[in-house]
Amino acid sequence: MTKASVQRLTSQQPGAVAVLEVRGDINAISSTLGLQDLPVGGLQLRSLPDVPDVLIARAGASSMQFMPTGGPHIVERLLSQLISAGCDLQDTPVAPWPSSQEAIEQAMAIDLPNAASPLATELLLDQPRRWREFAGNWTADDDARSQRLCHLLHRPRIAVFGHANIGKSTLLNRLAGRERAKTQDASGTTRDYVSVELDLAGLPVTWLDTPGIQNTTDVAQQQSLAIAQKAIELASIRIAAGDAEAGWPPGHEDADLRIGLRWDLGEIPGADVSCAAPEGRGLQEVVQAVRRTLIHDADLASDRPWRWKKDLPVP
Ligand SMILES: Nc1nc2c(ncn2[C@@H]2O[C@H](COP(=O)(O)OP(=O)(O)OP(=O)(O)O)[C@@H](O)[C@H]2O)c(=O)[nH]1
Ligand SMILES: [Mg+2]
Repeated sequence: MTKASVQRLTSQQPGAVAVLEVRGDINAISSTLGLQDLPVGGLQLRSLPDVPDVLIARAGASSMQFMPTGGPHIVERLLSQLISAGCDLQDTPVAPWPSSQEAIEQAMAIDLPNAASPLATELLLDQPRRWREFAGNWTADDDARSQRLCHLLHRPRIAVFGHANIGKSTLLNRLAGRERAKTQDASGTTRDYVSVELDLAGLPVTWLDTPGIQNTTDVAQQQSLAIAQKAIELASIRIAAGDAEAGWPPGHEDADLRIGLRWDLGEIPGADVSCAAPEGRGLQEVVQAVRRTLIHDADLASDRPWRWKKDLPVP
């Protein structure tokens, strides 16, 4: 015979604390569980079999809340004890962040912990206000800006390609602040492409240092170049690297950015930015140029709403 019902008031996602509410014949459920009677408004900390430290609150004459730690296994064990004690499970799923006032606030609260960059936090927190106050027309430019800003949420992949022996791996090592890729005064030093997670002025990225483009009869080298080519095509942006001696690689016209390397040995015409990595000259400018290619300064300065995922409606 059903004496009461139990419902989760918190979402099924893991959290610090879960809340289960029991409604109905509280005295019968309490005595079956071996709990002492609690007056309305009373609180007690109890351990149940296999469920340590449950805060129990008597919210009303016919309601009581059980607050265990919010790990899914603990919650499942407590639920099964409450069901065995006579509670019917009312399992209407509770949306995450039920206290959110608006759909956009709820969406923001869900995505906030997953943001790859701290720069995203402030921007996301401001979205409920921006969406509420927005009275303009949503344009294709807004969608483009929104898409670029998503690099703050999902670490973008940056592929650097260029001729062999021009300093691509040296640049990566300088940006990473440690030896992540072999460097040598010889062509073909990098074989399989190297992927390193970097922080570019507050923007977390994955930097792909690829083997230098060269004609080779070495089958393993050819395979490494073919594998790297695929990674370059799939990257979020492609950076062409060149130097005054070797020039630009094939395909540099379509690159998102052109970096001139080994600047101390001469300047390559057509570079958006140049550096001499071993001495550090131009490195900060390279970092800023890459960041601005991914996210424009105007994107960060804009006060318009950010549609940070495709399943959000148009503001
Ligand atoms: N003068 C000068 N030498 C540099 C600079 N950057 C790198 N080098 C040297 O250039 C040589 C090649 O550097 P790497 O970083 O291995 O070149 P890479 O483009 O990765 O070469 P591959 O892996 O073969 O494609 C090394 O001897 C570096 O020390 C620079 O800014 N100036
Ligand atoms: Mg290299």
